[in-house]
Amino acid sequence: MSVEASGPTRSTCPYCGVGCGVLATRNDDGNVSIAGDPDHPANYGRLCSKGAALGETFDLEGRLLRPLIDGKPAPWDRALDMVAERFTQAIETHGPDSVAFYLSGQLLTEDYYVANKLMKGFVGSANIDTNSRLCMASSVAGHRRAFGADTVPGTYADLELANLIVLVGSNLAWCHPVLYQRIVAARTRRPQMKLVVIDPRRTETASAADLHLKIAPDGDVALFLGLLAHLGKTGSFSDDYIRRSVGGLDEALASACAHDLEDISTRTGLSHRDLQQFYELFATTERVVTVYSQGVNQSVSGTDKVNAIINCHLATGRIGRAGMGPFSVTGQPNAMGGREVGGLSNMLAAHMQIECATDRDRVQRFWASPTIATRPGLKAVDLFDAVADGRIRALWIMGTNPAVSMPDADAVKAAIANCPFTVVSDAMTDTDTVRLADIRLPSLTWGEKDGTVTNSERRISRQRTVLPTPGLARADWWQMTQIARRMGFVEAFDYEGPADIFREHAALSAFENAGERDFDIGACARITTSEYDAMRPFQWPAPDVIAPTRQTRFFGDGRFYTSDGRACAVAVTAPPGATAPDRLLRVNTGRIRDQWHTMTRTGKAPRLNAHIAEPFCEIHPADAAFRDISPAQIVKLSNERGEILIRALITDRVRRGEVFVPMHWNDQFANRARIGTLIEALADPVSGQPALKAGLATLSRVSHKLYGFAVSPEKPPAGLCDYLAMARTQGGWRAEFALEDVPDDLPSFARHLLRHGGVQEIGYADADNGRRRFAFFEGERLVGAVFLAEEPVQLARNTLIAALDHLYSPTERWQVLAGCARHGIDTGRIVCACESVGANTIRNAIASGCHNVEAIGKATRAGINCGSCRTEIASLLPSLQTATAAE
Ligand SMILES: Nc1nc2c(c(=O)[nH]1)N[C@H]1C(S)=C(S)[C@@H](COP(=O)(O)OP(=O)(O)OC[C@H]3O[C@@H](n4cnc5c(=O)[nH]c(N)nc54)[C@H](O)[C@@H]3O)O[C@H]1N2
Ligand SMILES: Nc1nc2c(c(=O)[nH]1)N[C@H]1C(S)=C(S)[C@@H](COP(=O)(O)OP(=O)(O)OC[C@H]3O[C@@H](n4cnc5c(=O)[nH]c(N)nc54)[C@H](O)[C@@H]3O)O[C@H]1N2
Ligand code: SF4
Ligand SMILES: [Mo]
Repeated sequence: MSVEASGPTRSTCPYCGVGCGVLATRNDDGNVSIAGDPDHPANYGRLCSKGAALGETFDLEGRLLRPLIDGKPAPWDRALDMVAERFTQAIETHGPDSVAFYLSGQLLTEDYYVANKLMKGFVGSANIDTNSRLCMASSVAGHRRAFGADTVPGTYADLELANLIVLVGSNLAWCHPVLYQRIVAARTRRPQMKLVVIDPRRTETASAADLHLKIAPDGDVALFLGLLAHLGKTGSFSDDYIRRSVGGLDEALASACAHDLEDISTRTGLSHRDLQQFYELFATTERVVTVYSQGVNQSVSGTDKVNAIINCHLATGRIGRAGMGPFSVTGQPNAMGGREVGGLSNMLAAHMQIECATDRDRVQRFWASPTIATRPGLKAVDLFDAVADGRIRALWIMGTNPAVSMPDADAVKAAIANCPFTVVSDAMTDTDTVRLADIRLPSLTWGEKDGTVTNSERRISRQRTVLPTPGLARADWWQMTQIARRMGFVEAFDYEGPADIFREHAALSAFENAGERDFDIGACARITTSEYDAMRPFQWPAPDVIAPTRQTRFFGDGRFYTSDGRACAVAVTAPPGATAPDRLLRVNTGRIRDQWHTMTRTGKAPRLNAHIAEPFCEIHPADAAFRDISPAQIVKLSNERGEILIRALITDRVRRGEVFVPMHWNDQFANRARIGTLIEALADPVSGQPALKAGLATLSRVSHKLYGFAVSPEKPPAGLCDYLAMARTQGGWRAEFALEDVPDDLPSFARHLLRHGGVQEIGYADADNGRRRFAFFEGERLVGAVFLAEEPVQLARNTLIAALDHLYSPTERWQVLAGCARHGIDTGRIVCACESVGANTIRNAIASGCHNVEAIGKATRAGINCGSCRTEIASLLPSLQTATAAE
C-alpha cells in the first residue's frame, strides 16, 4: 500500500457502487468544493451529475443533531443506556432471536463489521439483515452456487477491453454513469466494440445500444437458456476449460435444450431475428462481458437469472480473463464491504459460511466470543414479518429507510410502528422510517464520517472526514460499540477508532486462510493508524504475502472455491411467462438519473431536482388511450395494498401492459407516491430478494378539477391538495399539485399553500378557460406565485423558479403573471444538471446548425462536464435516434 501526499482531502463518493474518488477542498468561507480524483482508478477524475453536485448537499437543514427519546431531546448516555437495557431485556426474556438489526450497504465497512460481530458472536443470533437483501442478494446466491464463494471475477478494465458488452436489467447510463462513460470512451476508441442492452424499457442506456432487446419481464432465464443451447450447437463451448473446471454442464445444457427457438421467442417476447442476432454476436465474440443489475436480481427468478448468465460464461471459458466475464455491478457505495464482513443474515464474517461448523468455530475462536449464531437468521421480508407478528421485540434500523424501500411498504411501516422497541440511527430528523422510532440516534454522514468502502470491482477506498462534526451526531461504529459495551462486552468492543476495527477485519480475513477463501486482505492486518489514514485505493485479494503472480481477476486459472475446485453450471428452468391478469398492469420500478433512493441527500440539491421534479408513471400510448388518459394528467395506480398518485408520462419506451414508476418519491416530497406500498412481498426462493420490479396494479385516470404549479420560499403543507409533489429550488421550493374539488376561495387557498399571511397579492383570472394566477410580493420582492388551470398547467417552470426573490416594480409585475418574468429565461426542462442547460436551449442549438453532441456541447456547454446527459442530448437529435428491436 502506498502512502499519499497531502493536499485536498481524498474521499469516495457516497452514492453508487462505481466508487469514484473525489477531491474535497474546504474553502475559506466554510464551503466545500468537490472535484473528481484524477488518480482514483475507478473514475480517473470523472464524476457524474450526483457526485458533482455533492457540494449542494451539506447544509444541516433537517439533520438529526441530538438523540431523541419519544421525540424529545435526551443526552447520549440516557439514550444508549435505554437501548442496551431494552435489547438485553428482550434477549433475557425471549431469547436472542427476539432482537434484530436492519442495516445498510451505505454503512462503512467498520460500522458493518462491529454490528455483525455483536449480533452473530455476542447476542448469538443471525437476525441481522440489510437493504442489500433488496439489492444484490440474488447475485450473492448465484455466485455461491456457481463459484462456491461470493466472488466478483472481473474488473472495470474488462469493460474497456471487451468487444461485446451485454447489459442485462441495468440502466448503466443513469445508475453507474461513470462506468458507463468509460464504456462510451472505449467505444469511441474502438468502434468495433458492440453494446447490447436487455431491458423491457427503452432506457437512456438502451437508446445508445447497437441492439436493444425489449424483453418481456422475467424472460431473462429463457433468453440465456436459449443462448447456452445455441453456444452448444455452434461448437462455441471451451471443451478444455469445461473438462478441467466446470461441473454440471450436461444437466444445464439438457435443461436449455428443452426449449426451441419458438418457445424462447414466446417467453421473451423477442423475434427470432433478434434472438439470432444476439446469439450469433455472443457466440462469435470471445471478449464478452455480461453486466447485470436489478432487472436480474430483483425477481422471483433472480438467482436463476444470475446462474443462467454465468453458465454461458463458464461453458465458453470466458471468465477471469481480460475483457471477459459475468459482472454483477453493485448499487450502493459499500454493498461489497457489507458482503466482506458477512453482514447478511445467511453469511458469516470474511466470506465464511454460517452453515459450516468449521467456519463458525474459526470465527468464534478469532472473536473469543461467548457464542456464535448457529443458523441463518431472518431475511428482510421475513424479518419484517417477524416484527409484525411480535416475534421481534427490539429492532435497530441503521442507514436505511425501509418504510419506503421495502415491498409492501405500508405493512412494513405498520410493523415498525407497532414493534415494542425501535431504534433508528439516521442522519435526518424526519424520514418515513425515522418518524416511527422510539429512539432516534443522530449519525454522522458523508463528509463527516471516516472509514472504508469497497466498490463493484473489489477496490477498497477510504471515505474521509472533510466537515466538522455537527451537533451531537456520532459515527455508527461508535454507537454500536457503546451498546455492545453496555451489554457487557467491554473488551471485545474496545475500539478507539475505525483503524482498530479495520485491522481486526483484515486479520480475520487472513486467519487460517491459506488460499481457501477468496476474501483475504491480510496485507492490512498490521498497518499503523497513519498508514490507514493515508491508504490509497487497492483491490483485493491482498494477502499478507503477495505472490509474484498476483492476479486482480479470479477464475482465469480454472480454480474455484467449491469442494472439488470446479465451478458448477446450475441447471435452471425457465419460469412461466409473466402475464398480468386481466386489466392489471405490471409495475416495473427503478431509478432516475439525478435522485438517490429516498432522496434524503439528493433532494437537497436544486440542480438535481431540475432534471425530473416529480413522481411519474411511464405508460404505453395504447394503455393510456384505453383508459382515456392524456399526457401530464395525474393518474392513480392502485391494488389491494393501497394507491398512489403520479404524473402520466405517455411513451412507447415501455411495453404495452407495463408501466414504470421511480422508486424515489416518499412522504417527505409527495403526498402519496411511495410505490413500495403497491408491491407484493414476493421473494426469490433461493436468495430471499424481493421482486421489486414486478408489481401488479390497476391504472386509472382521476378527474382532478384543478391543476396547479407554485413557487414558494417555504415547503408547502402536505394536507391541502390531493396530489402534491415538492422539490427544492435555488431560492425555495417548487410544487406541482392537483385537486379533485375546486376550493371556494382560491386566493385564500393560494396563501395557505405558500404559508403567506400579510403579503401583497396580485391576481389574474381568465373566465373562458378557468385559469387563475396569483403572485405575492413583499415590497418589490416576489415571494411566491401560484398558477391554476382546469388542465395540467402549461408553463415554462424555470422562468418562474428563477424569478422568485427578485424585485419587480409595480409596472413590471404583470410579467410574473404572464409567466415571462424578465429574470428567468425559458430554458425548458433541465437536461444537463452540471451546467444547468435546458431542453429548449439544446433544441435552439440544433435548429441553428449543431448536428452532433459535441457541437451542441460547444455551443451550449451541455454535456461537457460529467457526460451523464449526453445520451439524452443525443435523443433530441432526430438523426441519432436508434431503432429498437421487437415492440
Ligand atoms: N441515479 C441513481 N443511481 C443509482 C441509484 C439511485 O438511487 N439513483 N441507486 C444505486 C443502487 S443501490 C442500485 S442497486 C443500482 C441499480 O441500478 P440498475 O439496476 O441499473 O437500476 P434500476 O433502475 O433499478 O433497474 C434497471 C433496469 O431493470 C429493468 N428491468 C425490470 N425488469 C426487468 C426484467 O425482468 N429483465 C430485465 N432484463 N430488465 C428488467 C428496468 O426496466 C430498469 O431499466 O443503482 C445505483 N445507482
Ligand atoms: N420499488 C423499489 N424499491 C426498491 C428498489 C427498487 O428498485 N424498486 N431498490 C432497492 C434497493 S436496490 C436499495 S439499495 C434500497 C435503497 O433504499 P434505502 O436504503 O431505504 O434508501 P436510502 O434513501 O438510501 O436510505 C438511507 C438512509 O440512511 C440515512 N443516512 C445517510 N447517511 C447515513 C449514515 O452515515 N449513517 C446512518 N445511520 N444513516 C445515514 C439517510 O438519511 C436515509 O434515511 O431500495 C430498495 N427498494
Ligand atoms: S458514478 Fe456518480 S454516483 Fe457513482 S460513484 Fe461515481 S460520481 Fe458517485
Ligand atoms: Mo441497491
